[in-house]
Amino acid sequence: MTNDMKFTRKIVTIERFILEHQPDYARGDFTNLLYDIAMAAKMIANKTTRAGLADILGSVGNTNVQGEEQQRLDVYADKTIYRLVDHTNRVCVMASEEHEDILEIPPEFQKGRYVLVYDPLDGSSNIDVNISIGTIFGVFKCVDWARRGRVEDCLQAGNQLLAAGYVLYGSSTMLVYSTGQGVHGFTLDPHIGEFLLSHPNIRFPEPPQYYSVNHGNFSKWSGGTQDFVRWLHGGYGGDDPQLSERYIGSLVADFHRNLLRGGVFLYPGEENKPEGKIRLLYEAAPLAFLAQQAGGFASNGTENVMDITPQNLHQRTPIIVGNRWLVQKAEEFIRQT
Ligand code: P6P
Repeated sequence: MTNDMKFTRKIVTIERFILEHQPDYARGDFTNLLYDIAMAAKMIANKTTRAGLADILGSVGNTNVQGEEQQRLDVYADKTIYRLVDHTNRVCVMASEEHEDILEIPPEFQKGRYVLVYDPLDGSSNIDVNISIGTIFGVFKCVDWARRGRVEDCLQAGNQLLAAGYVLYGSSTMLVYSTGQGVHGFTLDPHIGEFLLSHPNIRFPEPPQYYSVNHGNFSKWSGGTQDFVRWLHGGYGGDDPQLSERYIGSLVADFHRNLLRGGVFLYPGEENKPEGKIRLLYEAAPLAFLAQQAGGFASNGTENVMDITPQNLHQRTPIIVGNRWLVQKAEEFIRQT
């Protein structure tokens, strides 16, 4: 980029972008809810960059609903998002990976029209080894606004999402979101505390470069999944896509790299865990929404992740997500067996 180009590129803050691109139906509430999420991201980012110093490493000694040891940063991220949103009259109910049940809006506050579901800090087992981690979120409309928020307001399929996104706390902090008008990425300038538009209209590029899967589970997968991964390795007749493997073990980081460089992430079901590991409501569905908006696709192996209605808040699902033709190739192998 030549010098003068650098100075001609527009400077667009996320606040201005959200305002200028808010969907027709959105009024202040929807736009302000997205602001709140951006604010939470800044506060969590501030903590993650100092995690090693601020004595918030290590666990708080209790476990969350997933039976995973809660890291201090997990708890901080969860509380930050809840406390930024609960009193704003924008949501009727929330659901978080860190809580067994729905997060009701305190009775002293008015309920809002939207539902916020989120994984406050996915990949938290990577915090102590300084690997990128992420927040994932989805926004629905309340199903029955006449009543106080209920679990039914949360148990909606991804095809009902109004917005979804993630924050990646990596070498820089990025917020990537969509309200159904394409996928847009913003990078945090920590000196001014602003998310600035850095990746407008993100699309899965062709040809793809990477595939991401935990090969340690190979023997537990179905034959179809094994055949797909063998194809990825170039094991069948030479029409394989020549991808390199990259697997960080942090969903947001793996998804983000594949979104920018093209590729496929899969966390398949296993013999004793047919539902896989990734959570449907606040991990798979929001990422499937983004993938679809970026020209990609997400499947559980046989159907579009966006079409699966969760039966409970923490339901898991197998997921294959990335460039559409790669995901459809996986479905082909899985259908054959
Ligand atoms: P495995 C992190 O715990 C996580 O939920 C995702 O971020 C990540 O993609 C996956 O689990 C990694 O799981 O079994 O490969 O370590």
